[in-house]
Amino acid sequence: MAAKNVLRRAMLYVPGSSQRFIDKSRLLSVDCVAYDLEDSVTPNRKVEARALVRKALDQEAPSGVKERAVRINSVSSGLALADIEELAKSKNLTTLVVPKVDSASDLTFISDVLAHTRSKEYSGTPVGVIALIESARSLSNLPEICRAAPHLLQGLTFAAEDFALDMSITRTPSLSEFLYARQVIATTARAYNLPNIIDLVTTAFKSEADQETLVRECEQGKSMGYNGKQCIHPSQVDTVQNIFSPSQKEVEWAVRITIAQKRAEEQGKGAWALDGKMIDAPVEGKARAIVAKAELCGLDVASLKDRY
Ligand code: 1VU
Repeated sequence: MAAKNVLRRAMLYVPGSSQRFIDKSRLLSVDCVAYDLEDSVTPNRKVEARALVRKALDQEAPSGVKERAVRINSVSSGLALADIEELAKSKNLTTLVVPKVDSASDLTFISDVLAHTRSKEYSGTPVGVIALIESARSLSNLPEICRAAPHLLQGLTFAAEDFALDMSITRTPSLSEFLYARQVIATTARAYNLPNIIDLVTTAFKSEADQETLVRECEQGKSMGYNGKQCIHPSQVDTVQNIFSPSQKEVEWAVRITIAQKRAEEQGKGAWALDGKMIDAPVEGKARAIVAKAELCGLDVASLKDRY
């Protein structure tokens, strides 16, 4: 498995045909920018966008951006081959976001093209793939998709707008029409041990009410097992990254559990109590996962460990 533990709480799309947006993205503090060659780029600017994105990748990494991924065009568009041929020349290509992955063959195609185009001198730098799940067909083929290229696949992403189009349904504020799709994607990604499960875009971004919607949708996605979210505007990034990090309260609870658990184990207790609640193996496991995630997010866990 390619399953690297990469933090992708916010994945910000940056239209690849806009030098202004690319320049702006270099000033941001964000886990992942995804330079977009797909929907935000009109057909007559695809070639230009490919060149701009290649140039952006070749530049020195900006200090606040942890990862620069590229969303290529879908395999069915006929443009993916040319996209990868150009991008594979860059030593800094690490991650492809592949849209409209409908079946296993989409990922075997990407795998074959990478194998043939990636320069030998860069073959030590493996390229990871995040697959966008956007259609009914894609949902029904999820296990095969997850098994198709385990050496590449690092995550699944739910694309609500295309899914709504495919299903002939309309997005509503409750998002209840996406419940099944979101749950199946999160569950299947966990079943195949994929580290990144990235939720739908909140399309409104300007007003205070839009920020409230963003918070609500982040919390809903997190409660379903998602650990990241697609963003379309810089104003969404901090909120998304905060919500997809463990809160101070969660980290304190988790640190207390991991410390108390050691004492309980010494006393031969598999089940014990803290603050009037039973703690046993799954709760301890959850606490350890929160501590590991907090450390990955760069939160100060060490001083809490000293305190307890
Ligand atoms: O004032 P400055 O120029 O310094 O900065 C502006 C603007 O350039 C910048 N900005 C961005 N920078 C990088 N990446 C972005 N995505 C981005 N969006 C904005 O932020 C400053 C404020 O911008 P603004 O509020 O004036 O916003 P605009 O009207 O300029 O742009 C709004 C849109 C929605 C057009 C823009 O944010 C955008 O293009 N977002 C990405 C769209 C996209 O990639 N769509 C496809 C992926 S989403 C999908 O497929 C599922 C629905």
